[in-house]
Amino acid sequence: MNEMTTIAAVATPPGEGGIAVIRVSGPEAISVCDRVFSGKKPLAKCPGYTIAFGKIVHNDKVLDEVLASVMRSPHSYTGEDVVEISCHGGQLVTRKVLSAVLENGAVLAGRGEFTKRAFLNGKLDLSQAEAVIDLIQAETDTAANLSVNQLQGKLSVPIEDMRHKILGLAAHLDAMADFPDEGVDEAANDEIMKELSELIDGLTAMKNKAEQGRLIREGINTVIVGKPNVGKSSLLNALSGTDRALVTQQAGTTRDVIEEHIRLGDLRLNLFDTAGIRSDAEQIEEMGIQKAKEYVQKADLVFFVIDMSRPFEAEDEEILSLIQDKNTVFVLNKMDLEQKAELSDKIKASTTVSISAKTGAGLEGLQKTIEEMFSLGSIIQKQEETVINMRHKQAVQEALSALKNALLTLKMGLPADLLSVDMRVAIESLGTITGQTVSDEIVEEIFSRFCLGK
Ligand SMILES: Nc1nc2c(ncn2[C@@H]2O[C@H](COP(=O)(O)OP(=O)(O)OP(=O)(O)O)[C@@H](O)[C@H]2O)c(=O)[nH]1
Ligand SMILES: [Mg+2]
Repeated sequence: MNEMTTIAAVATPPGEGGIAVIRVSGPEAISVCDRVFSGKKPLAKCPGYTIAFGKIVHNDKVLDEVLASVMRSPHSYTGEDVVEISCHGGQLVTRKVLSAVLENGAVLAGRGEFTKRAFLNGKLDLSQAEAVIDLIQAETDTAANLSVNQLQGKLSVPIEDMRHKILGLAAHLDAMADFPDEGVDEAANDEIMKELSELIDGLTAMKNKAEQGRLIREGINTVIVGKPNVGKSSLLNALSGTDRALVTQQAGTTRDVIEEHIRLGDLRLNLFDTAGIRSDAEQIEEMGIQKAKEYVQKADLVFFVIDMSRPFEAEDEEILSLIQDKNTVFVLNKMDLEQKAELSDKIKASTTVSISAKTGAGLEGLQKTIEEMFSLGSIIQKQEETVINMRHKQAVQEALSALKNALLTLKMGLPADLLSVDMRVAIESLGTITGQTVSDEIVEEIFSRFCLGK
């Protein structure tokens, strides 16, 4: 990547709005903008953190009246000179102002390129940059809180702290390896083992929360299954507040999988409504049933819907065998009708929630039940938490195995120089979280998730 280019992009979403912002960043940001900006004085004369009123003039035509905010390096989001032009928020005028800037020396920014520059200029570390995109994409208060915490360094600080501790231990071990003749210093060994154990405990606690972080950020993949006509589609509609899925009295209404993303309090559920599972289905329905079974395999959570107004049947039993080892909520539906289903003791002892998808009664019970099932309550309530993502989890996992190896080696009384590889792996793995030691591919991949103009 050429660091010296000046980049520009529309930072606001496409469409009509009150204003739109064209962001320009790079060593030429101010001079590029001065070529199209006509105000009381040139932007080059404006101090940082000031806003100037003026016109955008291109090819002798006035395109718009705008406000230009000037931020000077290093006191800007990217760390470079930045100008943000706020123009009127029409699609056409925005595009014209951007074109004017591009024709005067800026190049179009790639996805996340502003934030990538912020990272490369040391304004943010990699986990903070990831927090920026997570915050933009957050759909629940909890997801947003987790991202803000991470943006403020609540992950980087402990990770860097641990990395420095391991660096210190590694240096100590290297020194011991350099003087093998001095024999084993038992006290020093004990101290190192103690510190390794503490690091292992800290990283294990972090790793154990990663899964919950995924569920909160990305949503809980939830598959609704049950025999035909029990009210699966009605449940999807009730939870989403839409008529997204067809509901009829006829068994076998749903054929294909219907997906709907919903919020349940502070939870995000990616709901999949499926075809009712039965054995004597015709061909198309059978294909739907196969799909339902595949979705169950990939799900985090299964809503097994049981129609309480009908007897519990062999078909229900068969579905039970499909979902054996899955996190399951038995959704006992049609509580508004006379209850005729006899449930086994096993189901009664499992997680059940009684509802009426028709009236909406009991739906609020689902939220608490799911929070408990995945131990999400404390993360949702505690605003202070930091929860790592799947990329961090892999790094933490690598660091953990290396440290465990190192501890074992020490316990076995083997020479200190055997530990140096493990220590280096641990240091480098943790460094990938903050971006101290990370490959270009990973950096590219992370920023490719960003939107244009960020
Ligand atoms: N009384 C009552 N009727 C319900 C309730 N939930 C669903 N129904 C009715 O049950 C019938 C079947 O509902 P659906 O939501 O289509 O059932 P389904 O499980 O999606 O059925 P398939 O897609 O055919 O497998 C419809 O007539 C619904 O109105 C409920 O809680 N109470
Ligand atoms: Mg249906």
